[in-house]
Amino acid sequence: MRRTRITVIGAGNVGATTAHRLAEGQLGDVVLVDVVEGMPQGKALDLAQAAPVVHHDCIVAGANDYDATADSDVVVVTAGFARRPGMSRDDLRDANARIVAACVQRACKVSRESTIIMVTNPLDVMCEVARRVSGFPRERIVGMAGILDTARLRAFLAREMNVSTESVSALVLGGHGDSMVALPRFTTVAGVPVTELLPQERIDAIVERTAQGGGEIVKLLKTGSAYYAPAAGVFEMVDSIVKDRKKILPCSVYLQGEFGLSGVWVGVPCRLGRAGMEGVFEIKLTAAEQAQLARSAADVKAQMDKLPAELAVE
Ligand code: TXD
Repeated sequence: MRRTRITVIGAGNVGATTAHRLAEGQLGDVVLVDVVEGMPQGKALDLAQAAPVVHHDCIVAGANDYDATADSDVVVVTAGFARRPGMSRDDLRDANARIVAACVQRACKVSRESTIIMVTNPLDVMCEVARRVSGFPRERIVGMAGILDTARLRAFLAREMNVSTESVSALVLGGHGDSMVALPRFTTVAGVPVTELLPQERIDAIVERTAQGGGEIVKLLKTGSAYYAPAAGVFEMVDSIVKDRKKILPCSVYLQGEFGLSGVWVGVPCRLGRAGMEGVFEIKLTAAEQAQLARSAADVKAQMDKLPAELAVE
């Protein structure tokens, strides 16, 4: 039987932490790819040498090209810049679009049946770059952001109510970050909506802090952005895909009519399994929630329309 192979492109903070989690979680052999010579090989060797102590048998390899990634089941894309001082969102979009296009093109050529998990920011727009250059069906491209946004919301609510994070579940839709749409009536503690447990102003404050979650960490770290929680989010997606667990997880998906939206990448609950994004889990929204989601989708669409011309192929 063939072993599962997972490629992680970009061996920086998110990529290396993801590789670490994937190997220790025994999800498959891992190939770390980066443009920096020696760095992915060095990190891979380090991770491989931990195997006897932490008891896994996954093979971890590093590379600067894509030969070793051939026939991957999942390709995780973390390559690119995080926002730096003086860089506008537009600058980041165009710089990362070029990096992501180059990586995805090379990776897809040798792993035609893989599922791509996009992580690079601006997340929803980078999913579109992957769609354009890979030619993959929408089922085999998903973006990781919703798990991170809901995890942040769950962590804050658990602290607020002094309960286990496991007892809190949350639902967040929409674009990643400040345009996310939290749905408090579907956010529950032991099944009870938080709207019945906390005053509205506390919920609003926690939702606002969640939406700014990444920015708060960037300010504290000064040298980069979050990576432990993002890597945990990627792990959960890979786990559901390679083990065909069919978890319902919030991911960026290319909508084709669901939630009344088409031709745009938006965070929605979907089922992840061996075939990738196996279906959108639609829920009935109120008019106000629908309007918020449509606004968030319009923000993403406006960014998609500004992608560099050489990527504007259909
Ligand atoms: O929720 C989410 N989706 C996110 C996204 C959460 C956290 C971070 N998010 C974004 O992921 C962040 O805004 C960045 O766009 C990416 C990667 O963040 P990370 O913190 O890992 O950045 P690093 O540490 O700078 O690592 C990026 C690596 C670095 O080693 C570069 O050498 C490499 O990407 N890189 C490349 N690798 C392969 N091929 C090419 N062309 C390439 N260019 C840069």
